[in-house]
Amino acid sequence: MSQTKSSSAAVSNSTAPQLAEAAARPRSVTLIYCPLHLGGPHAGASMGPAAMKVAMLVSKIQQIGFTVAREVDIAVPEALCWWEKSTNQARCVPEIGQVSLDVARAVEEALDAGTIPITLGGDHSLAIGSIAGVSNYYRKRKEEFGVMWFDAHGDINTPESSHSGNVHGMPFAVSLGDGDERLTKLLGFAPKLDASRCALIGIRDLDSEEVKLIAKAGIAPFTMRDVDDLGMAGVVREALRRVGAEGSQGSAHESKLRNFHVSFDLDVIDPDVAPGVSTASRGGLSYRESHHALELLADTGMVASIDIVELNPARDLRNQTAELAVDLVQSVLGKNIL
Ligand SMILES: [Mn+2]
Repeated sequence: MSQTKSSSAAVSNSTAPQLAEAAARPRSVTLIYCPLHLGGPHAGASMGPAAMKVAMLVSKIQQIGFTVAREVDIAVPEALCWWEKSTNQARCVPEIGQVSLDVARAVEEALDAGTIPITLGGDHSLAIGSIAGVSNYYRKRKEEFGVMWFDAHGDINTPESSHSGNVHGMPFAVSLGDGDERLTKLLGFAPKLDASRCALIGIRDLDSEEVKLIAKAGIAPFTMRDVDDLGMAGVVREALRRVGAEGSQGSAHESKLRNFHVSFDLDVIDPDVAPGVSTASRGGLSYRESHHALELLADTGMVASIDIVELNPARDLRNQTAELAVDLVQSVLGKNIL
């Protein structure tokens, strides 16, 4: 069950003239707090939403001229899943499935209400739910949408390929229709994503099996080497082309996308900058590269739904990763320097 409450304050759009370009987009967000930690052994992920609240999430969103229409708290079962005793190839699937359903409904409801859903984690297994909700929304409208997935990892393991059984290493695969059926068939249909409409950006730490799975899936992968070679602007431009975004040059897709889901795993950022994550990996995005990527996506005016995941305050230093996460929310909503 999820509980909801209305947010009190609202800020006039006129306070944000720099956002005029994206005026066609909703000026209103729904914040979905999902303290999910069952996707891995890192219980600290459950404190992620609380740490972002401490970092002034709501007021920073209001500062850039957005209204927080609604805040939703997703309840995560704690007592049902005994991590250490769970020996399945995919651990805690029934519990994650229940949370995913609640997240999916909250996300779809937020889109139906004309707001941008921002799901705040919590580990990345919550994307099983958020993407299911987004997918169902566009499915009803017979529209396509794209995914921009930022991650140090592939998150494309299956119960067969995974060494750990951690579901937070599987949400991309699940969304593409590959994995435990209790998750892939959430809301009664699969797959949730068209692989040719998906980009995966910032990868540098893949299992050998995942390398094959990425090639087989047909998504557009961009490694840290690509970021080094092309720069972030080049990577984002190429990602938009590969998935067939409207306005991109030379796309193979006939129909062009106008809506994107951004699934942002904070571990895509270098741990020197963002230490407060469960599975840190060196050699990640710099502070500016992470902001730049999201600013460039905001410029397209096509960001319709967002996940910010894997914040683990138990690993953080003075809440700096939570503060960065909140600043990144501002960037993806279109905050500019001038
Ligand atoms: Mn991830």
